[in-house]
Amino acid sequence: MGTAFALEKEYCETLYDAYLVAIDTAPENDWLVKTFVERDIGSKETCDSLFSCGSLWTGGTDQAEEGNFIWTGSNATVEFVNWAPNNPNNNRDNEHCIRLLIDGTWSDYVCSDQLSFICEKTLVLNK
Ligand SMILES: [Ca+2]
Ligand SMILES: [Ca+2]
Repeated sequence: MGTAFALEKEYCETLYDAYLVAIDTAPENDWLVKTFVERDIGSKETCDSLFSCGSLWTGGTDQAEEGNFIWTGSNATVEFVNWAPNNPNNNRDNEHCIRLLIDGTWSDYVCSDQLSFICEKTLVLNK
């Protein structure tokens, strides 16, 4: 689709045999914030405006059907959510990808925006 979200999705898939992260639980969300957001983007103490500070792409999107968010890695419906105030708002009818904000909340956002992103890989242990 030529969007940054789509390119980054492909990057996870082709380089790492992985997918853009799916966030399934509050502890996972917290872990991602501590592990990636605080390290790579900064902390909320250094940021005055939540929506204009750094953020990271997750694999969540409602590009296929407005308002119906799925995780692209699995096509599973997004069940656990941690939306920021007034989100998702599908601003200008053009926000279809979920980004993780600096405080750990989520916002739907313009998919063509270039953000850092998190690839996730399912580990299969052979017994
Ligand atoms: Ca949308
Ligand atoms: Ca939004």
